[in-house]
Amino acid sequence: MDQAIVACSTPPGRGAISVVRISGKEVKSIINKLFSLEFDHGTSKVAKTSLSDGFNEKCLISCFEGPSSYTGEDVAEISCHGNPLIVRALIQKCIELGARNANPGEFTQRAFLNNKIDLAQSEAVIDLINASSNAAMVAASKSVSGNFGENVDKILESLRKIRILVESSIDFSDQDTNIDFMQINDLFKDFRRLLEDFDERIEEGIRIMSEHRVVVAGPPNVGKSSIMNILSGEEASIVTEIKGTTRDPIYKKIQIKDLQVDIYDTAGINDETIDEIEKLGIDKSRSLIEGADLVLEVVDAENKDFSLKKNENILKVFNKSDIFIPPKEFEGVVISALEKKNIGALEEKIYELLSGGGSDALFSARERHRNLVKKTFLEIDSCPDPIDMENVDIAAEHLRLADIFLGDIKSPMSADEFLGEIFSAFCIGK
Ligand SMILES: Nc1nc2c(ncn2[C@@H]2O[C@H](COP(=O)(O)OP(=O)(O)O)[C@@H](O)[C@H]2O)c(=O)[nH]1
Ligand SMILES: [Mg+2]
Repeated sequence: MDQAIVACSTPPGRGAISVVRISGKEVKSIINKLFSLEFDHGTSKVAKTSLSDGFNEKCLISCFEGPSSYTGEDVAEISCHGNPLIVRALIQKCIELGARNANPGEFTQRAFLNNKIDLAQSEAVIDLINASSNAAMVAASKSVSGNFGENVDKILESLRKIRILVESSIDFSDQDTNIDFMQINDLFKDFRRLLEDFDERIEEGIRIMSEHRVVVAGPPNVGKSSIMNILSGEEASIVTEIKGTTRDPIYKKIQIKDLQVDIYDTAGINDETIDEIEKLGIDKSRSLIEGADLVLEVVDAENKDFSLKKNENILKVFNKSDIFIPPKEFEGVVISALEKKNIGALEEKIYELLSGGGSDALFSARERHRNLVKKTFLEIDSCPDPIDMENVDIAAEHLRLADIFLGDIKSPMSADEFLGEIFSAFCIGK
């Protein structure tokens, strides 16, 4: 693990600056040879290095001596001009001086292996990078600072209290000790309640981190593509008066307040079409509608009775209000894409429906955590109820397994392969 690793930690491409990061045993000597500079913890220094014939690059070098660094090893962050050629040359120099290319997530993996952070915190680092709303950033940063782990500890502590009593009742069963099974069963109920509460929190932690997919759907020619273009602020989709213009779904990332939204324009639903290509487009529309977090069901006066027959995650939009009046009973947002009328209200409603009116997430979470909690539930639900002298050894075994599953959330006992899988979801340089 000691060999230094190197990678560019900023996104690829050109920009004002890029940051190359190195971590490991050879960092001090690499910095020394590259910049004729003493590696000095907690300092940032400007120095030049020769990257190619006649080309000297001026860099800012920040030094963090292990264990007081992100990875727990010696780390240097070298800021250079944001040109991929400079970045490549700098990385090449580091490799010549003893480093190797870092794998995705390897800096964070080293932080984990050096006990700087637990596994749940490592996962939260990815969550923080990927967060697509303010609430998600808040939740992920709480997890990075250990809120999630503290919750796991609290539950584990409660489980271990029961385990100590249960195990000692087995060890001392032949002696005349007073085992209070009433206390064990009460503690067991408290533990279950804690776990239920944690499970709900995990659910919210997963929900807050999920991406938001909005699909614009409805019959042909009602103005779906026009709405897509207004919401994305670009001419993303072709708009014509010809039915069946949009075939393949068009996708854009848009920002509504603090929320990042993936929006899809789709082919109009037209069950009467005999055009084979249009039919394929409609199939794609239907599957996107299925997987959407929110569907904008767009209609106009000529299609006012159209319905996708979907009850959940639907926002009805009546378009072309510049030339038509919506039916009295219409429940939804009334807009005119052509005249850009009421678009603010449409965005407001999309935001409200997607953000669910805010979040009280205590931390960010993911499926891996939910699955481990599920397995824990299976064990504790297999425990005899109530636990007594006759069945206490069966209870002990289930509680032992529950302990393993819960413990796996923060520090899995399993193999490198599994860790590799988790860290490979990172970007290179993190
Ligand atoms: N009057 C009026 N026409 C519109 C409005 N929105 C779209 N259109 C027109 O309706 C036609 C179909 O629009 P388009 O966005 O391609 O609809 P799509 O087939 O549902 O994607 C085009 O001629 C648009 O100019 C609107 O708000 N008012
Ligand atoms: Mg269209």
